[in-house]
Amino acid sequence: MKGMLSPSLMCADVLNLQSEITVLDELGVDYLHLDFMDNQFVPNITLDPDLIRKVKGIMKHMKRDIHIMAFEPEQYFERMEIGENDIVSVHYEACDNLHEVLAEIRSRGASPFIALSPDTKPEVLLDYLDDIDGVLVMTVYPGFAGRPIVEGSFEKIQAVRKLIDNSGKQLLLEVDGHVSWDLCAKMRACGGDMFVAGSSSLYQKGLDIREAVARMSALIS
Ligand code: S6P
Ligand code: MG
Repeated sequence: MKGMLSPSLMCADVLNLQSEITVLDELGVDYLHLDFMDNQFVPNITLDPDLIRKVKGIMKHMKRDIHIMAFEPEQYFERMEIGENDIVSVHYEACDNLHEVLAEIRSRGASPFIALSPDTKPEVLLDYLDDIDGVLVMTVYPGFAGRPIVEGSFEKIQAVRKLIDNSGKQLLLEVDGHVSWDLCAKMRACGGDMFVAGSSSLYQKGLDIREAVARMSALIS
């Protein structure tokens, strides 16, 4: 399978979101990464649930890749209109009832993913392998763009890859955080399938988005 790109909308030009989204859609980008934060699980606020819902209406090909950094994530599903073709990542660390939350995502026709913060061990996934379609490995501490990669992240990607492969399941491994020009190929070699591209790559100032998408797609192919 080729490596897939998921540009992070919180890093795009927020005053021109419609054109920012349309250009990615026309370029054939696979996913659009939509970060939601509740200012409690992480100390920040980003894209709001209504925006995340409305984005659906202007995309022809791209799929939503929704990353919920919030406690009780299920309270936002309705407003986001979570449904078919969506990936929805919820944090292991944020849910007391993770089996139920994943089942609710599945019942809405979406693909449930578990997001792991950097300090969470891959082995926690073992209880949930039947409930998910993928894992989002955070390689920065969640909450902000532009953060440095956490030490041990390559080993973590490799460990999650191994755990998935040993399970015999076809789960996707998404990498989120400091996916830079310099590091993305190594993250791919460690076993990542999907890559969130933000301020360390696609959305660096002055880049032509068409050229940047082509360059990044080649690096993670
Ligand atoms: C961070 C969020 C991420 C960021 C992404 C930004 O909490 O979940 O999806 O948008 O990490 O990319 P970068 O290259 O600035 O780290
Ligand atoms: Mg994210």
